[in-house]
Amino acid sequence: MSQTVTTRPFQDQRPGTSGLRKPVSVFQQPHYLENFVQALFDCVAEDIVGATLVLGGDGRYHNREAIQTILRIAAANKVGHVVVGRGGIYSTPAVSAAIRKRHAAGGIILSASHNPGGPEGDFGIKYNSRNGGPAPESLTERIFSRSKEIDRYFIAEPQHIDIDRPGTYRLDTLNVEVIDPVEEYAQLMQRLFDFERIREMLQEGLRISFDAMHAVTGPYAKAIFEDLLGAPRGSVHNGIPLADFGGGHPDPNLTYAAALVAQMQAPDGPDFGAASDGDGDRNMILGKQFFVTPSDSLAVLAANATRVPGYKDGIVGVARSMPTSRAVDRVAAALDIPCFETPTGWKFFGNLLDADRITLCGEESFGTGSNHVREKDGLWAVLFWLNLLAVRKQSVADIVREHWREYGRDVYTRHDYENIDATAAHGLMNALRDRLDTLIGQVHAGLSVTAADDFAYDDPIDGSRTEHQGLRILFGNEARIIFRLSGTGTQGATLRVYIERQEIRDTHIDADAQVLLRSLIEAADAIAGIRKYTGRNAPDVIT
Ligand code: VG1
Ligand code: CO
Repeated sequence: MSQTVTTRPFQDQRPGTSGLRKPVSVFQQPHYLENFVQALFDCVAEDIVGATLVLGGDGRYHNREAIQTILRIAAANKVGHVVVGRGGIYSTPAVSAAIRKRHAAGGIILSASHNPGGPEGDFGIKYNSRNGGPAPESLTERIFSRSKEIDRYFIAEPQHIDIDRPGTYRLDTLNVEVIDPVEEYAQLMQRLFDFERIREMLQEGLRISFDAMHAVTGPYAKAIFEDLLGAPRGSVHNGIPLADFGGGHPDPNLTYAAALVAQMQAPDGPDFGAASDGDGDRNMILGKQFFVTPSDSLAVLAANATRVPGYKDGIVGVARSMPTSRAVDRVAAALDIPCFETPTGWKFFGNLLDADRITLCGEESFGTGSNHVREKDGLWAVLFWLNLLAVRKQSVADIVREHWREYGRDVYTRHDYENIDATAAHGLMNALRDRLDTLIGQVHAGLSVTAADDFAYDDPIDGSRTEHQGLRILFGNEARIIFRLSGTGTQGATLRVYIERQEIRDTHIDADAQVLLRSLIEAADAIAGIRKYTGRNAPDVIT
């Protein structure tokens, strides 16, 4: 039995870079989650009646309650079948894989990814379409419009489904199938990578350390690295998903994964280190006393793709988000394949992947992936690197340095100013946007500005146009400074400043990025007035 509940719309349910993210307390308001899910179902009604959906989340606080609610709304909206990850735990890439494998109509992912969790933290919800990828902007905008006028939702009577026990359940006419999602995902990975060879390398003594940050990848990482590949027990750290991520910030970068970074810095530390984020789509790759910039990681994987089984026949093209460094562009040029530049957010890669124009893609924000799913995939990137180490029998640092010598190095850094005043942040961006034309010809850090624009993207597949995706200051092919406001934060605004410069001098190729980029970092402040607008003297996070 289901009922129709009268409701009043909320005006703030616009999805950002990756789904709707709000503090838990906002999601706990009566009708808030229900309204959004009904708005979504209203927009995709034709697809979902009688069809299959995949449902799960990163295990953060409110995940379990939200799953029970969504199951009841799905039943009342006549969804046929919902596949739920055991305990409500389902990594973002595993959901993407499951949608594709089962030819499901779509999936709902409950995650605020790298944002902190717990009662005081954030919650999030995101819809993925039939191709397994994040809903395109055309759909998220329709959901937003619908959410602003919604006046009712449909929901089945309260019934508790035991999501901790794999099996099949019935909720009115809805079939609920609770599965262990790890096995299916591990099988996909074994089709792409040479597990035998990685296992041998680990047996020969290569030491790895993986930090799951008490987020979703723990069970996957233990199954893959410890059980299947034979890494010693304890190679996976913080492997139990917790509702508050153990109080940490599940963001795999040099600041928030400090314990892993310290372990890798030690002279007797492991040979290879990696971490992933709340929902398992990000990755950070470390060698012994060496950090691989995500932009470089993408370029290295592209240059070495034919060395791993899943890509042995070559790659057809690559794509990177606009603020990602141009390292991969050079690899694409050498391979004579196209390289696309898209706005920030994985949803922009979907069309290119579906149309088979690209095989690999990535973002500077610790995201790398391929056409095996339609999301970025943290463990996939880690396995790709392990496969490379096993084939090349070199250290992480040597592989990257050799890459730099061959292609040149794109020295790169991103400075984040978190939770700054929203008015000040928009003030900075608006003032800079207005002055873009006047910057051309100016000299900063010894380089002259050759172009300055507000990045817009014309999707080559569906012709859609997306504007205002970041302010770019270009210094020929030599350097870039980019300013962008985050679309995933939930408090104030976050300003991201992306700075890169090509370095071809052999003598400098190994030097620290912050040192090599010092004059451009100062130029960024001179151009945009970061200190003046934000009142901050230094960024909160440097990667
Ligand atoms: C950030 C990153 C972006 C990424 C997005 C979602 O967005 O910059 O590259 O796609 O997070 O990642 P923003 O708008 O805050 O810069 V995740 O791991 O949330 O799924
Ligand atoms: Co994520």
